[in-house]
Amino acid sequence: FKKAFIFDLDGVIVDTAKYHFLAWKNLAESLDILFSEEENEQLKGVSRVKSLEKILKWGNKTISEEKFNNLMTKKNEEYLSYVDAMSKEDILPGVLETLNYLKENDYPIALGSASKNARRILNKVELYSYFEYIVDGNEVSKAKPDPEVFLKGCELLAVEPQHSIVFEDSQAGIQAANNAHMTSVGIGDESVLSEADFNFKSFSEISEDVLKTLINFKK
Ligand code: G16
Ligand code: MG
Repeated sequence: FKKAFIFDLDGVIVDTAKYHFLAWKNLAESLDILFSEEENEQLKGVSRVKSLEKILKWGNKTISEEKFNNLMTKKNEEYLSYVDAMSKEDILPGVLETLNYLKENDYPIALGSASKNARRILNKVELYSYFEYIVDGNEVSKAKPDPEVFLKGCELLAVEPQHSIVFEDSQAGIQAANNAHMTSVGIGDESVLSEADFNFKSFSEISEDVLKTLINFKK
């Protein structure tokens, strides 16, 4: 059998986390709720609905369903205005090299993201065709750390979870991969991602030798 790879999107392939941050910060401030990088960290990998629920909880606010939906729409519009200005220049360093290596060596690749905008972003940065399957926020009902998004990816790729490798930048995502007994690879801040089987600051650290190590790793 061949090992399979599942990539998270935001924070792994592209740095859209900074756009989520800007849009959530503006929204929180409009409600007089304090919002810093620290709060933002806790929204990584978390769905849009769950993110707004968390922000309201931090600010001790309750709002009507109508206001909730309006705020979500507004947040997404602002976020998409940043996304629509993206191009392939926004692919994070080292990502393309890894994707090309995996493609050339026929490793199955899927995307596993909480975002409902995943397809739009992949199109913008011209990476859509690299992924055999895309599992995103439109297809899953249980948020990371529930492994649903990654298990769906495995099912589509017809690979056992134990034989697949997940790249993630969020704590919830690493936990999701671990919960499914997949090999978890943290990309980013090691202090946040310490539960991962492997940690790298960015894909620039992931050489062909590193990929071979990941492929040969048995959990
Ligand atoms: C991403 C981000 C989260 C964001 C979520 C929903 O997940 O990390 O911060 O809240 O998607 O995004 P959207 O509002 O676009 O549906 P991932 O799993 O790609 O890191
Ligand atoms: Mg992410």
